[in-house]
Amino acid sequence: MPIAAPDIDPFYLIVPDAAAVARFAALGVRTIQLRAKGLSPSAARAEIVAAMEAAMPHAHCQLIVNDTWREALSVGCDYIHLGQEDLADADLATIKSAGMRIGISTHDAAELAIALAAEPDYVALGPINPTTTKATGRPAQGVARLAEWRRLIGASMPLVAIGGIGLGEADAIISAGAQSCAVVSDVLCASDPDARARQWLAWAAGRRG
Ligand code: TZP
Ligand code: MG
Repeated sequence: MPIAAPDIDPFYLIVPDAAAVARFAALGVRTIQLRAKGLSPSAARAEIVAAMEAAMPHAHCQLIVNDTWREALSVGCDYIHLGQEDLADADLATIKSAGMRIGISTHDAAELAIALAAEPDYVALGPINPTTTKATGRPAQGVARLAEWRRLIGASMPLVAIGGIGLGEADAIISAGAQSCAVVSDVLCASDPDARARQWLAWAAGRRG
C-alpha cells in the first residue's frame, strides 16, 4: 500500500474484483473499493491480496475493502468499508489498533449516530438516487440530504455520496456538501467503461484541492 495514503478522492469507484482494481488503478483512479460478494474467507483473502498487488504500484491509489474486515486485516490491507450490519459485528478496537481506516455506510440519522460513535475516517450516505445495483431497502435520500448530513457531521468529516450517481450530477453533489461520489454502474455499465472513468477523472482533477 502507499505509505502516505491519500484522502478519499472526489471520484470513488466501486468494483467487484481484483481484475477491475488493476484495470482502473492503471487508468489513474485514486479511490477504489473492492466489493467482492459471496466469496469464502480464503477466496476473499486471495482477492484482497490480488487487489492490493494491483493497487500498490500506483502511488495515488487507495484501495478500500468492503465488508470482509477480518480477511482485510489478516493480509495487511489498511482501509475498510463497513455497512451497519458489518459494524455491529466488527471488533473496532482490533481494527483501529492495527492502524486500519474505516468508512461507514449510513441511511438515516440513527445510523449516522452509530457511525460517528465509531470515529470513522469517512461517512457514506445513500442511496442518493434510486439504484438497481444494490437492494438497499431504503428510499432515495436525494441531494438535499447531503447538506443536512454535512451540517450534522461538521466540516472536517469526509462525506461520500453513493447510489445512482451519474457524472452530470457530480457537481451538485459536491456543492451540497459531499467530498466524494461513489459510483458503480455509471462507469461499469457504460458502453466504454475506460472512457467513462477518464471523464470522471477529468472532473475529479478539477475538484481536487
Ligand atoms: N451502497 C449503497 S447504494 C450502492 C451501494 C453499494 C450501489 C451503488 O451503485 P450505483 O450503480 O452507482 O447506483
Ligand atoms: Mg456490507
